[in-house]
Amino acid sequence: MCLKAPPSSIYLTTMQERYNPSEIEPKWQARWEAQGADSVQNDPKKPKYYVLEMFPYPSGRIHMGHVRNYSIGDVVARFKRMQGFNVLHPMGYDAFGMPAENAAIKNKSHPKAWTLSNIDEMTEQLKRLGYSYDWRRMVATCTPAYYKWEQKFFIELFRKGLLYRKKSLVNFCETCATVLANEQVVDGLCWRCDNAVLQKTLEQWFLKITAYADELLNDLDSLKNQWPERVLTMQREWIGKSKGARIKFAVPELNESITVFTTRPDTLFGVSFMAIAPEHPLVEKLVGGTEHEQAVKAFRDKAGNINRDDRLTGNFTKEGVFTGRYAVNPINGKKVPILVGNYVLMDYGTGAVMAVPMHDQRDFEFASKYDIEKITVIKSVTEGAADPHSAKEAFVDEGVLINSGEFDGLSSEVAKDKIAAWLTAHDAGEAAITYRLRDWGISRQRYWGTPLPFIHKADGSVVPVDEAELPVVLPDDVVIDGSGGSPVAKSIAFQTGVEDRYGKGARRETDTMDTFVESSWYYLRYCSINTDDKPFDPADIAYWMPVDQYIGGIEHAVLHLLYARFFTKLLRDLGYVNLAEPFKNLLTQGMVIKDGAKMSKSKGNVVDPNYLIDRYGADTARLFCLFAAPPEKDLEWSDKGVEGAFRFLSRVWRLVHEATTGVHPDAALPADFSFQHHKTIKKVTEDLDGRFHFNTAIAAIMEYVNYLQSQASVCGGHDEFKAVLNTLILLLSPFVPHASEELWEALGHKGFATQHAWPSYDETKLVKEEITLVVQVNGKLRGDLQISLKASKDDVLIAAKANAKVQTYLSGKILVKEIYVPGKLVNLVVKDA
Ligand code: ANZ
Repeated sequence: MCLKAPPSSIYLTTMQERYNPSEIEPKWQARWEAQGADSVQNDPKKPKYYVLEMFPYPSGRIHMGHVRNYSIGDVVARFKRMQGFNVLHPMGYDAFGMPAENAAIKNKSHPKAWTLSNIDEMTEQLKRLGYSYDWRRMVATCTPAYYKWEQKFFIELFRKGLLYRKKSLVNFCETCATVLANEQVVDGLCWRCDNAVLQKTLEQWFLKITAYADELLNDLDSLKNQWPERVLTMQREWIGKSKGARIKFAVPELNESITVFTTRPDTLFGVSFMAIAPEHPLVEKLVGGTEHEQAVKAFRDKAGNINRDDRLTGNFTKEGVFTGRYAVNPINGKKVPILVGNYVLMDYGTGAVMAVPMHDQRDFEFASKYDIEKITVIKSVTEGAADPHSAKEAFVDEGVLINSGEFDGLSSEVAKDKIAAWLTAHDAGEAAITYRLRDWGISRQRYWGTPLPFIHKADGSVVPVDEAELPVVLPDDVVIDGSGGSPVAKSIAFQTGVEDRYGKGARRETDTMDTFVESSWYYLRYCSINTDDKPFDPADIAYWMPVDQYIGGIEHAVLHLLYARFFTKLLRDLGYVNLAEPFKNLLTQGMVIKDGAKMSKSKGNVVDPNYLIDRYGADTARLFCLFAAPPEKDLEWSDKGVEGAFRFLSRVWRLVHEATTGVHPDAALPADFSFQHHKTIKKVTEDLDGRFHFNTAIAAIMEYVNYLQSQASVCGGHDEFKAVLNTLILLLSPFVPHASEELWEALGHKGFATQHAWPSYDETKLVKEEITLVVQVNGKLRGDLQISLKASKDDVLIAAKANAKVQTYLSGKILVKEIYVPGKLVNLVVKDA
């Protein structure tokens, strides 16, 4: 027994007979808070563990998805703390964003007031759930104390050329006179006024994430087996590294050339046309003043209005129009027509493609539609060459080159390199790599966000504000009524004094930052307690980072999780941290579903956690979430499951009561008493440690409770029986901390159960003395046998034959063979006498 029972006289000094969470939960929350139970300090003498859950957007109320996410994190935090780690477990709010502006329009309130009051309400709810957060570290990203540092980072990034301005296409609603985020464009229409959304070219701010594409890709390897494979794959695809070649096609008539990017230089002899993006800079020169000019321009305007998302996903009819010009294929001198194609993206590769109908399905369909020549240049190793006249689709696999001059007979793989080398030698191209990843457009023409700390001078230049001026505080004197344009641009206070400081005609930048910026570094800010002279202390970062366990939804697989990785690398290169990856392990928890659908307001199937806490208590809410499904899987809501969790806690309550008030101090304990005890500790420890199999850990505890209950009436009151209850409570405490503290106190302890050492188990107690063997007669199961592990073969056979049940099948028969499989079975073969 690892824990000695306290003297019986102090048992149950305070314990009530009935489990009453509404009384005990606030009591323990107040005690934890009063004693700073969850406050931590950087302590180099202790091993650290940083567990983090993705912080919520302060929309008003906690929902069951949060309860699930945060309950998982809290069990990890409490378990690690009991294992002796110095645990950092913080919480905060991702507090900028559109919903605050929408609520402001709807309720005629100010986004700041709305957000801050939601933060108060949600903090109250999180405290009611008993999560062990160090609230002193709380971060609300909408406060100048937080975003000040972001503005400083941005000034430094601007100076390094990692933040820059560029003209780019944005969704624009003329009626509302505003730029829209992709999510605000619904079926090509403005979400607010239902008018058609146009694509407009505007100057925007970008972070140069593409400069980190290779590092972001390569470092994914270091996260293997620590992050879900699915997330790694999604990030790889998002970065989208493609190897191929850039090839220069001359346009002799204009003394120009057009460069294409292709992943298949081995198909170069099969090119039958070239397609360029409608926005390609050469379009003007190609058709200006020709008979094709009008048609091409009309086509460009039409293509420009295809929604950006559709353009990226290819969700539209692929069309093209001839420019009247021809390009020359450098490898064979062949002239091919140049088309403008709506499927060619200006911001991928070079904005121009060489089309190979026989080996690219899109080009195949295009060539069929416009009756363009198809040439087979790759033959399948198994099926030979396809006939261009009868082929129904392109052959897109690699194979062996044909119709390709000196390269005939080479495999695609070899030919790719050889053709790239030929191109380099003839100054017509070279091997090249492209990424799908685009630079991160971070400017928003919206109010509720971090102001970009820059000044537009009268001469058109853009400069950072003086650092001494930071933070550039978001102005309060705005009316958010949805009337269009950026609300910040209408603030008078915001521009006051700017000209005095930065010269006549100077204006502050009025764009704010994408809210994904704030969530890209909040985990660093938590490491220090709201420092005001620096974003965080390097010693704290060195001690706490990286986050050992990050927990959140799979919906953040790319954007947030990629941006946070990127930001860590940016801050490393600015000299703030000495770290390449922020999150060592990642757990993506499943959704909470009810009646077969994700629990959400729009589905009308929401269960309010407050209701659950009022009716059953926080411990039941937590236990239900943790028991009903493994963390990665979806959790199906069940009223019965919630009832079951509550009943289980009531049973534990009664068990402690019975076991401690029992009157059998001298009873003989059952033979497997110690075995059951150590078995349970081992199972729960292993399920929690790194595997996070909370549901099976709880199931093991439930089984143990059943076992103890079955013994309580015979050995209740026995010292050893009472002592194992200590362990039971400790095992339960990460899941249901309030009930555990109350029972722990009732068992006579001072101090918190949740701060006690995690119970250990003794392997030697887990070795069973006896095993059960199956006894068969002629291969049929006829009985079983409890026998010592040390029994010899002879002992086993004698005992098997002596078994009363088995005997009935042996009587009157002749025994012909005895088979013994150690540890498993005995089979007695008989025949009629
Ligand atoms: C000729 C070719 C022949 C191609 C063939 C494919 C197969 P990934 O792998 O996704 O990088 N492409 C290049 N730039 C483009 C752009 N701006 N807009 C639309 N398509 C573009 O795709 C690279 C391939 O996509 C390139 O290789 C090019 O078509 C097309 F048998 O070139 B390929």
